[in-house]
Amino acid sequence: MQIARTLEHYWMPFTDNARFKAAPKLIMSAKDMYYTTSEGRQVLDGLATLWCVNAGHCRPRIVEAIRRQAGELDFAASFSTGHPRAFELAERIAAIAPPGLSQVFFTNSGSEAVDTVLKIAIAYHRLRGEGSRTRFIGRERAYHGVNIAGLSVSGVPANRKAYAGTLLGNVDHLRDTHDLSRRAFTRGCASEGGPELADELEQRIIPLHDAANIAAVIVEPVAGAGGVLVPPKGYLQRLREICTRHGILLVFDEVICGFGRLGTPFAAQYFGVQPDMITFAKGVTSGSVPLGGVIVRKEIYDTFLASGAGVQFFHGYTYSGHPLAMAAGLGALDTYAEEKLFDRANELARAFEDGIHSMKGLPNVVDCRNLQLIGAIELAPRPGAPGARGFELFEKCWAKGVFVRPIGDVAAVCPPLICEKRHLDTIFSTIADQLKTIA
Ligand code: PXG
Ligand code: PLP
Repeated sequence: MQIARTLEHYWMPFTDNARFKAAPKLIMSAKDMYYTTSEGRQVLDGLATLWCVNAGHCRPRIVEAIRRQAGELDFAASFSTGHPRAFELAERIAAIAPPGLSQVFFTNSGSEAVDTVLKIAIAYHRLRGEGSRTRFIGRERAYHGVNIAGLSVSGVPANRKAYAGTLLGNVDHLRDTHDLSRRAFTRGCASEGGPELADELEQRIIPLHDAANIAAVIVEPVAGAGGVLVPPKGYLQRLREICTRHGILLVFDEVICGFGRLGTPFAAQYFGVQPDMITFAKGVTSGSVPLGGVIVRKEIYDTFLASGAGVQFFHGYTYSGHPLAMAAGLGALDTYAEEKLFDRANELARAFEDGIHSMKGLPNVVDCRNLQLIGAIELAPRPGAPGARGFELFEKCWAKGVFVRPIGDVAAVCPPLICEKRHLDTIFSTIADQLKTIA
């Protein structure tokens, strides 16, 4: 395969472009757990690429579904026309969603899903005569995509700082769920402090703004791109109770947690907590075609429908329900079901946890954390150069044939669900060896 003639013109997202172009890491093909690079090296994918490829790379069911669809119906829109695959995929997603969450709105990405869910929340309250409910509550260290509304409820300072004057004003943030000083090296969910942490919503945020002005609370059940933050036991349950008590919608952003990462279709089922809406993306097509969406409680959809004849929700993307994405989603769900891949996170949880926590005691490691098949190793920042150690670990592991993602000085691990114990062993032994080389 020919390598690009010049790297000059592509403005790469979330990337130090100059650094990449001076020493490119180019991926030419991928199969199952591995990339093949432009040097012909195999690199083990320890992050399901970007927390997406839950079924592994280039899986036959998915590839074939996309291929067939491309030759049969390239594009039909969903604005007052339709095509069967979109209805079929919506039905299949509703079938694995928590009970009552039955209506599916499609977008092309997680960022669009988040902006969509926030708009649904506002419009829903307005239709019910509670138009004062316009405020959103996000959380520190949250990642909810990069569009202006999603960024407004996010809590990653680097992503926000250039836009401080542009972000939505009607937003407040809960504290994040991580406490490095008290909870470093916790296995799974911490057993204490969860409900008390959630009580901040009722004790500080609601009194400040008044519940009648709050539309929705949005949280990632396990925060991903903010550094893999696992909530303490009882935290999400308590958030649910408080939201219910005050008529506030609870949104779970499951762009990373959804589609088997925690051993259940959605994190809502793993935690046994019922949100009002779920955003999803990434794993829905196992990363093969861009797709995102929102799953909504039936009663919310019914409220829109009851508003009368004519368009009930003035919102949608040209490519909402795109046939290739629908076909890819169906192929992914078939693969997950046939290979029972959602069970893999349960089966591998113990080995994964042991692997993550085997990093304790290695140079600079200040925390190891995990839940099911998502985890992270946090390094102390090098004085005056935050993020440098994390990036060095990423580059050294890449050179040794393992891909893990640096989030500042946190190394995230989130392998495809098809991974086996031997892949975990390679990932963790490579990380351990490289940690020993980093000053
Ligand atoms: N919500 C959550 C919880 C996400 O993890 C999005 C929304 C946005 O999805 P799109 O498809 O618009 O990217 C995400 C995406 C990282 C990283 O730094 C994580 C994501 C995206 C890009 C980088 O690890 N998560
Ligand atoms: N900009 C212009 C000029 C458009 O016509 C459209 C869609 O018709 C958009 C932006 C939005 O594009 P999309 O629907 O793909 O999000």
